[in-house]
Amino acid sequence: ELPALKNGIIEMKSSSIPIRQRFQTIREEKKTNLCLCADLTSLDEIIELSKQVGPNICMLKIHCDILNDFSMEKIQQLKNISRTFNFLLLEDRKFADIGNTVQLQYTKGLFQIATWADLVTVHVLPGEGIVQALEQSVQSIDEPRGCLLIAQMSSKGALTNNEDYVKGVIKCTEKYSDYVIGFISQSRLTTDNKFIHCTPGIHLNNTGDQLGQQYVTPRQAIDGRGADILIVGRAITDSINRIKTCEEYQQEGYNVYEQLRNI
Ligand code: 5IU
Repeated sequence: ELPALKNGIIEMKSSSIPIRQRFQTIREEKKTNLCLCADLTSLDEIIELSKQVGPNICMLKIHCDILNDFSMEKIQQLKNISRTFNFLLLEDRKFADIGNTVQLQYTKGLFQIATWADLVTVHVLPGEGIVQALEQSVQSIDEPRGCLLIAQMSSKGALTNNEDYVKGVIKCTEKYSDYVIGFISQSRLTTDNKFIHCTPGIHLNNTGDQLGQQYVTPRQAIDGRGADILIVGRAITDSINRIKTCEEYQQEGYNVYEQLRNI
């Protein structure tokens, strides 16, 4: 069967489009650079929320190991919703072990992350072997898979605030640029626009929490720090009206992006 033609471009099934390209088309088509971070402990609740805010987000970030009700059936349901509304699913696993162990953590156990997560987060602390190992694990999966390397953290006193460390992460990103699509960062790290910069620690009203989190506004993150994607958690999930707040962050993020693009 031939893929449908749309604006002269062959429209592929979203599940077969490379992840970098999906970010770009999602941003243009849905007008959003917002990643909702749903640090909720119920997958049922995340599923419901994702149906409500699906049109507003380009990515949903979860932590599968905080869920009280994880099951492969439910995560498959979330996956289907992500296909329907065209957003990516990021498991914020923050892999940080030796190659052999992360392969097991990525593919085995209760979560079998590699079977459902479009993207995962990775610390490069153990050396580049961690990225090689993860990439190798997904070679047999017939959907695009990728990762984001953690270059800088938003928390107070983060040991990643070290030039040599960040340089090492950038080098690794460039070397494994098929599987590594970009960074979790607090600043723009390379002029090569193919690498996507995702920035957590975003809030319009607060400057931090009681446990070391530090916030900047969407404008500061995009304009000041060169973020492509805003990762927003409690600013939305703790708000009285999650849907409305999600729309506000989507609009603010996309407006700032458009203003900068038009300069
Ligand atoms: N997160 C950070 N800062 C970082 C990294 C990850 O906040 O440097 I790497 C995660 C932690 C949490 C989310 O899941 O992003 C931010 O949530 P709040 O917006 O609720 O603070």
